[in-house]
This record gives sequence, structure tokens and C-alpha cells, in this order.
Amino acid sequence: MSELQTQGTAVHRRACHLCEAICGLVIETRGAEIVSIRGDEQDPFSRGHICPKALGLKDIHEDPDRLRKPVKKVDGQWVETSWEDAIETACEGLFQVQKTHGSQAIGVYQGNPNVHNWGLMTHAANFLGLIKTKNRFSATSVDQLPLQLMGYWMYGHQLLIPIPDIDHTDYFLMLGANPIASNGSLMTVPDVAKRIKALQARGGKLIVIDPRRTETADVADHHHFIQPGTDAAFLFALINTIVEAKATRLGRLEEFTQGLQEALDSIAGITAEVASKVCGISADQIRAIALDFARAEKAVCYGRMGTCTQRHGTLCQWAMQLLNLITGNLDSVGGALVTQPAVDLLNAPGNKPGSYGRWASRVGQKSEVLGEFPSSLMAEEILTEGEGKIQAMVTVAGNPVLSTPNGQKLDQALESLKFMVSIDLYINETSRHADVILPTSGPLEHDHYDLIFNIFGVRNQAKYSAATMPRQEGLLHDWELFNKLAACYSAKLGTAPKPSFPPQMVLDMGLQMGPYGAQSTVGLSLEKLKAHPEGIDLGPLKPSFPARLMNESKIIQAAPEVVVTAAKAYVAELLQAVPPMPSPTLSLIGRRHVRSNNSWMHNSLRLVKGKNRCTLWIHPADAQALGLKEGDSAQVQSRVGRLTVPVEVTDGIMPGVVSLPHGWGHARAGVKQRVAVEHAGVSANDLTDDLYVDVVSGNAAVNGVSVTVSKG
Ligand SMILES: Nc1nc2c(c(=O)[nH]1)N[C@H]1C(S)=C(S)[C@@H](COP(=O)(O)OP(=O)(O)OC[C@H]3O[C@@H](n4cnc5c(=O)[nH]c(N)nc54)[C@H](O)[C@@H]3O)O[C@H]1N2
Ligand SMILES: Nc1nc2c(c(=O)[nH]1)N[C@H]1C(S)=C(S)[C@@H](COP(=O)(O)OP(=O)(O)OC[C@H]3O[C@@H](n4cnc5c(=O)[nH]c(N)nc54)[C@H](O)[C@@H]3O)O[C@H]1N2
Ligand code: SF4
Ligand SMILES: [Mo]
Repeated sequence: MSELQTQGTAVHRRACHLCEAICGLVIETRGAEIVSIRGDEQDPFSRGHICPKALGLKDIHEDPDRLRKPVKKVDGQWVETSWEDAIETACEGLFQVQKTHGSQAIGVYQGNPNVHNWGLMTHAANFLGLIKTKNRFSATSVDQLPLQLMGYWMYGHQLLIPIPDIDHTDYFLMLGANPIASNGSLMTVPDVAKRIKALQARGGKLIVIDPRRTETADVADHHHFIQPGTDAAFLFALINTIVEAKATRLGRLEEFTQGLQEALDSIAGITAEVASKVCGISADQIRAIALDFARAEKAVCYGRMGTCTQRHGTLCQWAMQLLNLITGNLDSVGGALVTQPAVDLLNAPGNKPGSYGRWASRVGQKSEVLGEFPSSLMAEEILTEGEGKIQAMVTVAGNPVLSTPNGQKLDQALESLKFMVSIDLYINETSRHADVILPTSGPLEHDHYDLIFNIFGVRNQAKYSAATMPRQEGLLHDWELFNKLAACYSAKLGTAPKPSFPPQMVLDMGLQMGPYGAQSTVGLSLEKLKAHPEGIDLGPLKPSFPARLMNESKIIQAAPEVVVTAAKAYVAELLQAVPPMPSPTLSLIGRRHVRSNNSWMHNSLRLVKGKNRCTLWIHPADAQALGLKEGDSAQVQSRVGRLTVPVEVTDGIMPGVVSLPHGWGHARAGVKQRVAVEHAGVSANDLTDDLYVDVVSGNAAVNGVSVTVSKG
């Protein structure tokens, strides 16, 4: 298990799996004790970077509140039970619902850690695939769904997403992302602060567009406030300015791009003046940004959560691709490039390039997207009577009560289910509704290879992490649990479970067959990775289009039909727009903090202690108008809910906008996490609205929600 053993202490190297940055860690242990966790200077990718959450790994490992045995509810009380009984109970409960009401009566939600835990990546489908339900939901549709759709529609695969080449660009235009706090998203970039400094040291510029002056805005060359939900208008104006100035240069992309004129025609008329009226950035500034972008030798436009989880998320992602494309920065060094990961999931057997509209949801007739339905639909599919109603749920490593819009409604919906199974480390706001909870081994107790986030790295790299700590007695790894569930459920269905291979074997095969594998001079294999626990650098991103395009035509599709239709509708709306009146409502957005991780890890005292971070940020002018002072309680109300929260008055937020972090609100009855309950906070998703979604994809628009605020 360890590489170095000295006087009872052992030193282990591993990748942190908690966020997308996959930082290299050096963990020192003595027996069963974790002595220290620090950044690995020898990791060629993260170069010693870590954040405070890495120490939270020790807390998760030792947490007395973490489940270490399966539990089931008996007369409303949790009782520990054997694995055999727990698996049988889970499968029998689901099977009865499937037998009586059909397979659509079972819903599945897969949360964010599914993509951070390779055992779940490789094995969850063995079991979940047996439940032949279309009612699949995941964190994707409260997150990056529009970006994946763009990969699918424009380049032929939902994972073929161009990544900003931060190490070589001269002009980085960043919208709705805060990598200094989030450590990067769909841009796996460990030490991002260092890379931004290097960009500036070589004369480059970082421009941040965000309704909040974020930690990233603080280190940027320029920051512009933008009215939430209006980035598409701003981006259309940038594109139109560049076209009008005849400053486009497609270069070699011209030969294999289709539909560009149609795309440009669909957004015509959105000038800097038109956009300025809605987005709040002056027309002169919009024009200056457009021309600076077009004239920079190497420029890249990138946008994350703020531009995905809003009303026009898909239009934003599309416009950013177009902007990079028309300025010659797509598939270009210093622009946006796709990766060449060591395990090429995009070409793996059985992978799914994408889909849209193959079927519709039962209640609202909403479109299927990438094999799922948007998570905003989950509650109504459970609550609305009729054939095909969801009667049972399986949640895997997720906490949708705190993470998806209108959490209160989902909370009620889950309580009304006939049966529910949760696979989770904790009894949290979601799993408390389950009939049986199946816990799995903690993060340090199993090995790891990042199958997903290496696809989004700012460099190509590979790293295998052996287990750091022995598995705690009686626990199964996620992949083992899924195999057992698959065996049990198959038996009930009267089918044979599919053959399954351990993750290590799948990885070794993937590495050897991959682009740096047996056929290449690098000769990557699991054995080779094991010999380099600090990780192996596989070089910078390189231009690879059209060869790497994954659609049949090998042509970039600049004008996906659904998107062009939506663009035209938005353009018509913008051209008609009367100048905004002073609005009686404020616009609610989210916020991430480096010491917090979505809806969990709040049971780590070292991460949550200190100043309360679950506060409502409000601009001094709005605070004054509402009679609110720093530290006052405010009542915040939206269409779906109301809550009370302390305010922080700061000019770090745009006038007319308020910000509340998500993932808090642990005071709900029955949550078994003592520290988290004590530092409960409130849930932003008790305010976000399940009907407020991205027009094209149905992605949750958790940013830009209309709220009223009053002293309370
Ligand atoms: N308002 C608002 N809402 C948001 C967001 C926002 O910005 N604003 N962000 C959205 C985003 S981007 C995301 S990704 C979602 C995330 O929301 P979710 O999908 O709900 O994911 P998490 O909050 O990370 O919940 C993680 C759960 O998985 C469990 N877990 C952790 N590791 C493991 C493991 O290895 N195995 C198992 N079995 N369980 C594990 C934890 O105990 C925890 O209960 O929230 C979304 N919701
Ligand atoms: N510390 C920490 N790190 C994390 C996470 C965490 O919870 N904590 N979560 C991880 C996950 S799951 C994800 S998906 C990533 C997210 O990574 P990021 O997207 O980099 O992080 P966010 O803080 O959500 O940044 C979104 C920004 O969008 C802004 N914004 C809101 N609405 C709008 C809008 O309409 N337009 C524009 N231009 N901006 C807007 C917000 O003010 C915010 O600064 O972070 C990951 N890393
Ligand atoms: S930045 Fe992310 S990957 Fe790096 S140590 Fe922090 S949580 Fe772990
Ligand atoms: Mo996310």
C-alpha cells in the first residue's frame, strides 16, 4: 500500500478526488492514523498545490457520523443490518415496485461524486442498467448540461469539450466562473492562481465577467459586472462587433465548418447598444472587449456555472464556441483545444456520444437530454398521479434535496415514495427519506484513477492512486456493492448478470489500448503508472481537428437547429425589449467558497468553523433601500419558497443582485451529521425554482432567480 515506510510511518501519494483539480497529495500515516496531508511538489500537474478541503479527507475518514454498516428503517428508526439483508431489502423493494408498476416507476438520481469515484464510473451501470427506466436524473442538469450538448451538437460527442489553453493564451475572457475558489471546472487546472500569474507575466490579460466581484475577479486585469442571465446578449454583441469590424479569421477551420453564416444571421441585430441595455456593460466596453479579443494573437472565451445554470445556458455555450471559432481560436494553441486523455472514454466501447429529444417526460412532455431528464422535473414526476408515476427512487452519491431547484417540493415528494434506496456515506437531507442506505468505503480506502477529469485537463496527464488506508471492516467499495446489487437484482429478474471486471483491469486495458498505450512510445500501462505514483505528464493540448471530431461528417456544425431557433427567439425578445424599469425584485445568484464542497463535507469542523459563510450578499444601495444593515436577518422570498438569512452588505456584488451559496440547510429533521447540523445554514435551493430552466436544455437556472428581500 505505501511506497516508503520509516519507523512506523508510511508516505503515500494520491490524487485528491474531491473537486475537478485532481491535485497530487502526499499523505503521511502511522498505523491507522493520518498524520499529515500536503501538496505533492513532484506531481507534474498540480506542482504542490492543494486547498483546505484536502485535509477534510482525514475528517471524512475518521468521521464517527459516517455510515460504516448498512442501515434500514424499521418503524421509523434506523437499525444496522447485515449486507446480505440490506442488499436483499433494497433489491426486493425495487423489484416489487417494478413488478407492480413497471420499470418507469423507478427513478434514479446520480449525484456529483459519481464522476469523482472511478468505481462508480465503471460499475454503477451494472446495476442501474437493469432498472430499465427512462426516469434517469443526475447532477449534470444542475450543472454543465448545455456544455455537453454543445460538444455533442457541434463536435459529435458530449465529452468533446474544448478546454481553455490557459498556459499559452494572451487574452482570457472568463464568464460566470470562479476558479480561484472552485479550482476550475471543465478546465481541470490545479494551481490556477499560478497559471493566471504566468499569463499576466507574459503580457496576457484576464477579463472576468461576473455579477459578483469574485476571488478570480480580484486577480483579473479587468472585471465587469453583468446582469445575471444576459451573457448570451453580451456574447452575441461581441460576435456581431467582430463581424462588423471584418475582424473574423477562421483560418484552417473554414474548410471544415458548416452553418456559420446561418448561425451569424440568427443573431444579427444584437449590437453592443442593444446588449448593453440588458447586460449593464457599456456599449463602448463591449466593443473594446470584442476588438481586443479579435486582435489578440491567442485568445480564449470560457464560461462555467454562471453561464450554464441560467435561463440562456445553451445559447451562452454556443455563442462562446462561435466566438472562439470566428477568431481562429478554436482548436488552436492558446485558444480552446480538446484533450487527448490516456484512457479515451470517448472511443470506449458502449460510450454514448449524446442524444436529444428521443422521448418526452410523462408530466410536462419535456425533452430527453443525453439519456436523462432534467433534475428539475424529478419532484413533479413523483408527485403527479397517473400511469408511469415514479413510486421508488435510487439515489447514488447525491443530495438532490439540497442541490436541485425547489428542494422543499422534492423533500415532500421523496417522503411520499413507496420505496427508496440511497447509496451514500451519510444520512443526509436526501438519504433520510430512504428505506435502506448502503454505505461504501471512504475515499482514502480505495484506489483511484480519474477517468473523467483527465478529459478536461489543461494538459494531458495520467496518475494512478493506490489505496492509502486499509478498508474499514465490513465496508464494500462502490464497485463491489454495485456488483452485488446487480447479482441480486438479476436473480430476481431471472437474468444472468453481465460479466464484470475490477476497475484496475478496466483501467489497464484502457491505458494499453489508448493513445499513449502499447502502440505508442510512451507505453502506458497500469504497471507503469504504479511505478510513477506522482503522475506522468503527457504534454500540452494540441490542435486535433478535424481528425478528432466525432461526428460522421468530421465537420464542425456551427448552427444546430434547436439552438438557432432559440437564438432567433431570444434575439426577437431583445430587439423588442423596452428599457428595464427599476425592478421590484432582486436577482438571486449562487456562490462557492474554497472551504465548502457542494452539499457535503459540512461535517468537517475544520472546514465549517469560523465566520458563518451561509449569508446573503447584498449591495449597499439595495441594503439601504430595504433598511438592512450588516448582520441583520433578511427574509428572502421567491415563487417557491421563503427563508431567513443573515445579510452581508458589500459592494462586491452588483446592485440589484443578491448571492447565497448552495448546499447548506442541514437543519432538516433526521440528518445524522452533528457538525453539519450545528452549522446548518439555509438551502438556496429552497428558493430556486423548478420551473425556471434553460430554454433549450431544461438545465436548472439556479442563477438569476427573481426574489424579494425584506427585513426579517
Ligand atoms: N443553487 C445552486 N444549486 C446547485 C449548484 C449551484 O451552484 N447553485 N451547483 C450544482 C452543481 S454544479 C452540482 S455538481 C450539484 C451537486 O449536488 P449533488 O449531486 O447532490 O452532489 P453533492 O452535493 O456533492 O452530494 C454528494 C453526496 O454524495 C456522497 N458521497 C461522496 N462521495 C461518495 C462516494 O465515494 N460514494 C458514495 N456512495 N457516496 C459519496 C456524500 O455523502 C453526499 O451525500 O449541486 C448543484 N446545485
Ligand atoms: N470550493 C469548492 N470548489 C468546487 C465546488 C464547491 O462546491 N466548492 N464545486 C465543484 C463543482 S460541482 C463545480 S460544477 C465547479 C463550479 O465551478 P465554477 O463555475 O468556477 O464556480 P462557481 O463559484 O459556481 O462560479 C460561478 C460564477 O458565476 C457567477 N454567475 C452567476 N450568475 C451569472 C450570470 O448570469 N452570468 C455570469 N457571467 N456569471 C454569473 C457567480 O457569481 C459565480 O462567481 O466547482 C467545483 N469546485
Ligand atoms: S483543489 Fe480540489 S483536488 Fe485540489 S486539494 Fe482542493 S479539493 Fe482536492
Ligand atoms: Mo458541479
